[in-house]
Amino acid sequence: LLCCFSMCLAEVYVLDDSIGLGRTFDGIGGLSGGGATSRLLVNYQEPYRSQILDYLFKPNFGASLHILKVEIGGDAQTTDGTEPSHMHDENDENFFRGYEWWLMKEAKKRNPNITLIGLPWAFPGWIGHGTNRPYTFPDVTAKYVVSWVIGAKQHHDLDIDYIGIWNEKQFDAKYIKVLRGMLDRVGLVNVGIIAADGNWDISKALLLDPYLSDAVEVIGVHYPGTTTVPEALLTGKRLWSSEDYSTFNNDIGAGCWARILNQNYVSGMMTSTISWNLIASYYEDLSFGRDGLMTAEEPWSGNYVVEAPIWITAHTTQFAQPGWKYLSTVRHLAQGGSYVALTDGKGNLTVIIETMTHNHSQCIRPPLPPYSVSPQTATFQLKGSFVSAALTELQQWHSKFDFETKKDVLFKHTDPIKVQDGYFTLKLGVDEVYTITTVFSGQKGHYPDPPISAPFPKKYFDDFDVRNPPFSEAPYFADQTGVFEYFTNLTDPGPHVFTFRQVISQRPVTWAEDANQTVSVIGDHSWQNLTVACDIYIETVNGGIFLAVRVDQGGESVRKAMGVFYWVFGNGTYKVTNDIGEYFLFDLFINIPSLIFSVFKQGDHAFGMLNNYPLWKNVVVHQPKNGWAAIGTHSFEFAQFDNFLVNAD
Ligand code: 147
Repeated sequence: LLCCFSMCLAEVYVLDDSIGLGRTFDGIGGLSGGGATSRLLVNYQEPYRSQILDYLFKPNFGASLHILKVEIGGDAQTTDGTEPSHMHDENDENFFRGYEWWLMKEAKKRNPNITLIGLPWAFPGWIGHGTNRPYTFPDVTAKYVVSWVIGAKQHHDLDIDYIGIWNEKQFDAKYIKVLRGMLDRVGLVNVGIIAADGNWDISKALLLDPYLSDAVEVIGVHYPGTTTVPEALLTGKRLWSSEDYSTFNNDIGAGCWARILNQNYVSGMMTSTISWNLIASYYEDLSFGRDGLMTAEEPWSGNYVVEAPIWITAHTTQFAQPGWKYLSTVRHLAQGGSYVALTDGKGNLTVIIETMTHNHSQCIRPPLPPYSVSPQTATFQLKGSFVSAALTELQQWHSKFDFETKKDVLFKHTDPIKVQDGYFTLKLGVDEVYTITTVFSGQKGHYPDPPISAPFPKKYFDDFDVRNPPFSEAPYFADQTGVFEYFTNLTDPGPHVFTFRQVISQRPVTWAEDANQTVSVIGDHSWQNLTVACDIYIETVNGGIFLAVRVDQGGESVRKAMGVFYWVFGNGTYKVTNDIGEYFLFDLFINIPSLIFSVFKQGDHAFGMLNNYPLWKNVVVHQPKNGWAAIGTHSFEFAQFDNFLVNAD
């Protein structure tokens, strides 16, 4: 910065491709899962569902993502619910459960070049062989993961590009090598291994063990705070922020996202950043509500919100593609903020500038050290091939978060910027993003406004009578422990051929703290007074099921869920508890006839019926004051539900 007589000339930033380029850009992505974060998306009616998918994946339209990373379901709770495994049991294989297959196909339809990644959080119980770890028999676990990759191809024609180890848990060097070996043996040599989706520790292991290093293609780290460590750089591996963001998707969240998209490379040499999560499509009262690039949490109304992070993503994704290279001349700006510049090596140049202030760009983690940003003038000088190209103007896209007026500019195509004698100059404010580019194909995609927001319907009924369900889940049920699937009960003579069944019979290798009971929640968390009715079928002699109301929590705190839980057991007893854990008893009754049907109703007083017979009443409920409706079982056991009915006041 050149200053004379208290006047400062603008800092000059060089854009030069003749002095050696930086690393190869691997793309910007979104993460579906870890867990159940796209649960409600699948239940949107058309055309809204396709519109949402376009905002996420369609090139030159919205976020235009380069990468889709999904959870490999493990039947266990992984933040906002459980996702089903393709192998509930050792002899089971089914590649039509859940919604991740569907999501990957929808993403591929829009962008055939999208990179696909699979990562397990949890594993079905049999993988643990009596432990809560997947490493007891590395070859069994490797076979399980490889079968997911093969199934993706066989049943959905999806080519998986990368596979991970065990999300944010310990990695195991032996297992990583076994996994690599098995992938190679079945011909999946092009499937890369990302390790280890946690902290940077894997770097040291790679430096010490050349065989391990050979097995790993990418170091994936979570929430790196935009910095790296010397060991990681020493490995020579590609470095990715394979999970990041996880911030409420308002303007500050968008600021976080803008800052890390640039600075993960500028400060940390990371060539990919993946957002947890892709889309906030889970009940907002579960863990980390609305920590997605956009919000689609109301399939019953059709309402969705294209949040600011979508347009921040577009600033990069629409103007630089995987395979492009960063220039080596990227850096922080003199008065705060940063810029990156990328080229396709064929004459295209894209510069992305962000000036996010500290308090308007804090992410959920890690803590952000203080720094300051002030308005500044930045002059960029083109060198190398960009000079000989004799560019006269560049396309300009602009976003600005104005926290005073609340009037944001989001991804606006403004007048092209003039290049004079190889220089262009920008007056940068604070909390802004600019894309300056030779690329013309950028577009701010738009659909008519979706329907207005509306609460979950107060009256809701499902008889589960679906012959060929497109998804294994019934609409709006959000499993928090265990897995509930549509079921065809061929032995039933009468009205219960099509039911909804809990199918996990063994505690999984968990990632979070699943309850000892299984539970699926549905409805509106603000519900207070309601009736829930359901036909039930207890399949095991010592089993039991519950219906519940005012269930106050799920996600990672599902074990602590309170509510009013009405239990009936195969041995002919029933009880009413204030919690899912069955510690806080309202009342216990014994010796009732075996059961088919139960009704449940409560104000501040709750009562329960069985087969139209009033079984218990006048249970005084002090807390919780509100919550979801729920169904579930006493343990990991098979059980069926039918004709589920809610009637809320
Ligand atoms: C991550 C998980 O991988 C995601 O599934 C989701 O739960 C996300 C929510 O923010 O968090 O797990 C983390 C858990 C703890 C830390 C970082 C990530 N941590 O303490 O730094």
